Amino acid sequence: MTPSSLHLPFVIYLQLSTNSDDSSLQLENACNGDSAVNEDDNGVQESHRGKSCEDDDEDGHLVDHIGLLMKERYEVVSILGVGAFGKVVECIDREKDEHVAVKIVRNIDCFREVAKSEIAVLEEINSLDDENNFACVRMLDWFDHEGHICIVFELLGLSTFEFLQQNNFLPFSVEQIRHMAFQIFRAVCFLHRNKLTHTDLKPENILFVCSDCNLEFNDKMNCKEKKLRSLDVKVVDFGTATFDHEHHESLVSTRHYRAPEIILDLGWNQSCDVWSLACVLMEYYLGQTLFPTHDSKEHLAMMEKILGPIPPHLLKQTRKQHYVHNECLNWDEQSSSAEYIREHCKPLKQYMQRESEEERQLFDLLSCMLEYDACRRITLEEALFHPFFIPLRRQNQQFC
Ligand code: KHC
Repeated sequence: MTPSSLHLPFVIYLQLSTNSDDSSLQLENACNGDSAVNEDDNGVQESHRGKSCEDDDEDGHLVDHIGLLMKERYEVVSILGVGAFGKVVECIDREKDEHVAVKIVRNIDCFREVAKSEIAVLEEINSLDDENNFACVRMLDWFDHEGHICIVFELLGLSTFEFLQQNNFLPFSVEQIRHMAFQIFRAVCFLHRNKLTHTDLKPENILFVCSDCNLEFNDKMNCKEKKLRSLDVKVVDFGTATFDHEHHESLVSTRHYRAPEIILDLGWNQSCDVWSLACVLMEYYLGQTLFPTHDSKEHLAMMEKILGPIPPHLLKQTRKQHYVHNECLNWDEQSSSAEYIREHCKPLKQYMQRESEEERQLFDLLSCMLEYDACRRITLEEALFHPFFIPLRRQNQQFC
């Protein structure tokens, strides 16, 4: 990833380059009870720290213990991922003699609350999809280990972000995108039908079921390319998934995948997931993010460059009137940021690399998903019937 522009503070560039998990800042804000305030402050609040125990380091993380046995059953064998939430480790389930993934949540009140909410959502998903037809990760168990909530999952492979990263950000092919998108759309459509919104869909939260690869030489790029043996994926991280009847935090989603109605504070529903998924598919297609920015106004200006002007009725309704001037985006065409956007963004269709029918269909679908007005945006139920998916619908008729 590259810094969005030269005027970005150095600290933010560092966060970008390590691909820090931005969504954690909403979790922190949620704990502060002030979700829209100070959105770039990613610091942990001391006051939210739970009682520290001997095996914790200062930030409430469980110190690594390869060989540690939890619940007299799960033995830690390796670390799979670390984030603001805590860590995910691979364990051997001594009872079933199976490998599993265990999310060990930080021993801090606010992260414990998020974990409890995730368990409630996962329990609902497990019971609604008892035949495991939809590609949402399965929770196998959960327990408390010395104040850390631990969630046991079926073991999955690399995230689609890690895969891109390990594959020199070589984009996925349209055929690969079709397969992955179909499974992701079916899974998220299942959530939507059941009155849930995921709110944090991004390549980091889409995991390959198995990321075993063959190495092949890519003649065009003159480099080795990892070829996945299976494109099966699952959606993870339900910590900020929200039921229709629950309080909707005003600031949700990780920056690059955040829908315009969230930035403009107009209220949101399931359709914000549709926007995020369009950004995810574009990232698969390009190998890099569609909206390389960490600033809300710059983000809106990028949307205008790629998708045309934001409809005036949305700008009229927004509470964020500092983004608006004369019913238009309050934007200085002479600024360094404007120049950066001219260099890095272009109208959507110009991102098409080929003029094939399948590519035209993909971009037609993407333009329906990137509709500014959430009420007019395509739903996933409709998207699954878009011509882009015709080759797959024949094989999967029994599930539609
Ligand atoms: Cl392997 C694995 C599973 Cl099976 C389920 C969730 C996970 N990993 C390696 C997993 C998660 C990770 C996490 C969740 N939920 C996130 N981080 C992981 O490293 C949490 C932060 N967003 C990315 C997924």
